Amino acid sequence: MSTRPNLLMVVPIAWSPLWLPWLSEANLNVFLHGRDEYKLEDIDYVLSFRPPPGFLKTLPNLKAIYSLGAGVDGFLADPEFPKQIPLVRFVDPQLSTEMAQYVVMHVLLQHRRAKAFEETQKQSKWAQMMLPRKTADTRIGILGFGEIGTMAGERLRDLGFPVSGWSRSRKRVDGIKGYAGEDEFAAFTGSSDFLICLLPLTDDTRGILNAKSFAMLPKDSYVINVARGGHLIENDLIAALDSGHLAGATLDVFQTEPLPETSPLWKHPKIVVTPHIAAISDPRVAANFVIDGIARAERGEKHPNTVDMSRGY
Ligand code: NDP
Ligand code: OXD
Repeated sequence: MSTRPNLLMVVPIAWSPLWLPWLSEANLNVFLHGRDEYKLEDIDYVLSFRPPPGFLKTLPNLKAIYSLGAGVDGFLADPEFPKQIPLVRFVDPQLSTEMAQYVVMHVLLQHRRAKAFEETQKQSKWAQMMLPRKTADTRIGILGFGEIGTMAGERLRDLGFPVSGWSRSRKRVDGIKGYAGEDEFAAFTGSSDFLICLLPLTDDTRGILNAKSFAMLPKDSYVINVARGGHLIENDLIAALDSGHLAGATLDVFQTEPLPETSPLWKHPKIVVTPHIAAISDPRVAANFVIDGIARAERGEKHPNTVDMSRGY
């Protein structure tokens, strides 16, 4: 009988070739849900992102669950998720760096009027007077000032933008104004010319990007949602853009993914759509993260990235 821990991957089978080479180097028995045979009671650990609802509770001897992404809403959407089992989320500086790159790129594209200059080039027009707003007058507000929000905020601060972050607990980061809690939400949004959502999706944050919060933003603000589609009321965004209150939006995440071909978001002239690619977990790094996590669990240690079930992130 093997004493190696049994890890079950509950991911689309097409993803497995990216992961298996790295996981199979470890002292683990790795099973792929939907491909391999295994006994439910033999499974010690699970690696997944959006497991089928109701499935995890059928594993009676589970010791920990590892998320291959930073967000864990795909697990907690399962009403039967076994909350007594530690759920560990993926935190990786490289993932945060890539998220920050995405945010900086979309802020700069809008701030430096990239689309407008593309148009003037098409018309062979030397539009030198079409200047951007001053950087020092362009206020960036980051909703969710955690691992990724902080890194994005620091990068934008270093480019000279005034940056604020909104979180549950107040953050003190050099050169960045920290807002905290619902009471300070209106002051925070009221001073955000760019509103960037980097919140986890929880019962408290679902639908936070809505008509009411858009109305609090200064006129001509720009919204970037790079967190989860569930944060945004899509029809409210379209209405705020069509009324001329908001200048535009970049969306990487959607209520329904893949975004249906019939969605009006695809063709809206003020919306940039990308297919949930702001940052993709690197399988090699994430596999090592899981291998290390299992070693910690086997030693009886609590992982520092264990989700707090009472907060939902
Ligand atoms: P963290 O848990 O590190 O940060 C979350 C932040 O949100 C914290 O600052 C937290 O406050 C704040 N927050 C949570 N709930 C509330 C609330 N009710 N009111 C105010 N603030 C709140 O998460 P990460 O930065 O690692 O990731 C953020 C999200 O980014 C993920 O959950 C995921 O959805 C998304 N993501 C998207 C990717 C993509 O490709 N599009 C890739 C990776 C992540 P406090 O600090 O006080 O706890
Ligand atoms: C994540 C994601 O949460 O890729 O890591 O969305």
